[in-house]
Amino acid sequence: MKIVEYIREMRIRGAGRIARAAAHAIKIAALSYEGGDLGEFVRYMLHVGELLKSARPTAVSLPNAVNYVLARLRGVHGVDEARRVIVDAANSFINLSLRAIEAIGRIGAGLLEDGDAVLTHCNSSAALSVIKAAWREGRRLKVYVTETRPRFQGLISYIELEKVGIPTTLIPDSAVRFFMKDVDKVVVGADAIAANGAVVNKVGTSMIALAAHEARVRFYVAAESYKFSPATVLGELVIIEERSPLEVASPEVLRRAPSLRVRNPAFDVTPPEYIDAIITERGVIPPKAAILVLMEEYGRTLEEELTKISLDIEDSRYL
Ligand code: RUB
Repeated sequence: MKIVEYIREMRIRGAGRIARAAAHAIKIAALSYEGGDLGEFVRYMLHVGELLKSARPTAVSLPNAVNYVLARLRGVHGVDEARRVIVDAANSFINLSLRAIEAIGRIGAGLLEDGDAVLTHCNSSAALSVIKAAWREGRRLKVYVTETRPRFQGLISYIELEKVGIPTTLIPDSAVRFFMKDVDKVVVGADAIAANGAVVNKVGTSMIALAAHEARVRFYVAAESYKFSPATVLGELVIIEERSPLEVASPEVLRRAPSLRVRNPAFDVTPPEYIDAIITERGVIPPKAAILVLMEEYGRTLEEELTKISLDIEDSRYL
């Protein structure tokens, strides 16, 4: 499956784009299935879903998108119906994702004021939607984008901002604290948000949050509600992807220094204490309200899980 490779190699990247690409991939798989056996079709769809989920481990938008689409297979009666519900669900996920990013822009724009200097990290559609919406509303902003080593996604942000005419300065990641005195607000995206309000985003985000906290600069996270992680309600940790050492050191360097160890985590965790607010398509919430978004989004499923656990605990008393 080409899309799985594209996600793994980061030709398709960013949590929202990955999620939409996964929904699209399931749709293509459903449309190209030629057999007539419902059981086989369902097994094939689940297999495609697992492949997609394994492409990158951190962005929870990926399993959330896959589950959103595949959950519609419950109670279908034949391959034709199954194919139709998959296609409809994939289209509806893609639409709701694009609409959410637009709504986040509209809602978040209200947090930026005329003359603000805004710092953003990496390349987040949701964060840029906020900045671009405020600019369209007539606020004169200037933006600092970090390089975002080792993959330099800051350049993608620069190109997007430059297209709409927003004055943008590219800075090394290590210069964030140096420039923080000139920054009014930080806006970043998210790959996953835990039930306690901790935000997982591109590595370096937590250091930016620390520097913002020290300088009393507001720190906002822009994220669609499918970036909230249901598994974290039950205490599961978000897996932090570690990528190849070759993104950090060239083959030449690695050959010449065979004892050199290289670590390359792609994401880090920013605790809720360093986040002023999370901008979602449903409104601006304090990070501690993440659990409410999760209950609203996955309420019934979560309740089922929690009941199962409490039953297990009760049962174990009689063992
Ligand atoms: C991208 C990244 C982005 C989030 C949010 O990391 O950390 O900030 O995914 O992006 P990578 P969006 O480049 O490794 O995928 O708001 O576009 O979903």
